[in-house]
Amino acid sequence: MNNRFLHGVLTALALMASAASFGQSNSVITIQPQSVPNPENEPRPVFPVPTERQWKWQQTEFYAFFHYGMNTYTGKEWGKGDENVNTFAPTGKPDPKQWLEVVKEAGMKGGIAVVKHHDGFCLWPTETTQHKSMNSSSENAHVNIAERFASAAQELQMKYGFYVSPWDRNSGLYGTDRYVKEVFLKQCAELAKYGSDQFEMWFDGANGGDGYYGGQNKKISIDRATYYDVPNLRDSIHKLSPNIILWGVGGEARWIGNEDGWAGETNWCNENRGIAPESNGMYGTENGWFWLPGESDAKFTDKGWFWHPGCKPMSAERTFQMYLETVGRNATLILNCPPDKSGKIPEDQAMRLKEFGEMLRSRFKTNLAKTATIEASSKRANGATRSYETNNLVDESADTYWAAKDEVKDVTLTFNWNSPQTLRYVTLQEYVRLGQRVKAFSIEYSTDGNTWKPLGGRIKQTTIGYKRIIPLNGSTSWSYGSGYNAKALRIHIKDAKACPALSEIAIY
Ligand code: FUL
Ligand code: CA
Repeated sequence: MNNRFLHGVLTALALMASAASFGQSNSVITIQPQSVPNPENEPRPVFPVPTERQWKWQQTEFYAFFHYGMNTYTGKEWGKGDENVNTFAPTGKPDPKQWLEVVKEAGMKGGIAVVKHHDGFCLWPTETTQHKSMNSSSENAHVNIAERFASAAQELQMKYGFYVSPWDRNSGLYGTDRYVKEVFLKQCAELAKYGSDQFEMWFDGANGGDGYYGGQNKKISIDRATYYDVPNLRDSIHKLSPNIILWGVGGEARWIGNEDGWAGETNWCNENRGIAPESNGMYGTENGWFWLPGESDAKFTDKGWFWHPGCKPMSAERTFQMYLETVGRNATLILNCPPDKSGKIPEDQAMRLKEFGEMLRSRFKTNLAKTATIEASSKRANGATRSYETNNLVDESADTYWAAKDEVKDVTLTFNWNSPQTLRYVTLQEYVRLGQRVKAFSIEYSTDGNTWKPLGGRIKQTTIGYKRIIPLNGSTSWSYGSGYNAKALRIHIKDAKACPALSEIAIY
């Protein structure tokens, strides 16, 4: 697909190289436009573009975090690493399959299980440490959580991965090279072996500080940019599990910059990796050179990441708002649903997740874009096997797309119905494999097909990216109003880095 561009780049590099070999030249080099065959008439990509694994990862959209471990039994959020292993004593058999079933009801496509937090306590059989569930005297503790979690996800056809804390407050080797080689990297490799189809591995940013450290009880600081040998780790993990996105430092997806479940309305997947990626977490960087999409990590319960007595889940309406402000703003949402002391997700969370799932399905039930006739103000000629017609916008395939002609950056898409429809939400998706392109758009509706009024209130209609959801009443917190009665809806893309390419549009 990108051959044409690649060829251009190579030609330009060759020209630069030959210019350089002429030494200090005042000579002007003219680069001739290349006419490379493009039988599919595909639009030229706007770089950067996602890697194959980033592209798959973005499609996961909404998934769970499961914080469970020693802290569930001590009531702490950050265990020091000096806990007695017998304190980990589940009151029932931990059941990762139940965790996943419960979040599936909420519309989540997968989950990440915390199998080692900062206390270093591991929930799978490993020889890298003695601080592990298998050493607890409780019989219920002897469940291989990593293995059960992976096999349950495969059975339920959900995506899965693990959170393994690089910071280890138990290990006497922490801070040395031996810790990285003999403990941390080994643990990652062990976990990668629980399935070559994992989608993400999570390394959090909290690193170094005081801890037990094998009885040393001191403070150890490391340089988190270099200590864990991330580039090497990344390459080795990809050999075992090619679709794993490494999260965090040196990774392939970025922290959204807050733990409150929101992304910027303007949100680019582009970033300048290497220069503190998190600093621009919420918004990305319009002309950043690296594809680094945002992930928003947030809590479903109100007392921390782990389960604590008396903790309560958020309301379905608040969860919906969070969904609109993350998934609906070009970020993924990883929502933490903590299992309790029995090793299962408690009933109150399970019921609320079900309620939310029903809300999501009913609000996004009938895609009215499918019954509209769609008119585009720019028609791109079809390629040998690819078409760029508007029906690609409603075929539920992420691989087909509508695109305007080259150089057209101001374009409208009008949806007309035979009879008036009630509209509340519009979902837009760019075909981001060609890069994130759109910079400004607006949405308008018409009751008669002649006069147009704006929709979306004060919501910034700037970037789209992988997915954007606009509540038409302009409110993310009270988005389900009485709706707008319309005979037509118009999406006006006003500015883009290059001709827009959209894979899907839905109207509810
Ligand atoms: C943070 C950790 O310190 C928290 O305990 C939690 O795991 C969160 C998701 O990441 O960096
Ligand atoms: Ca499509």
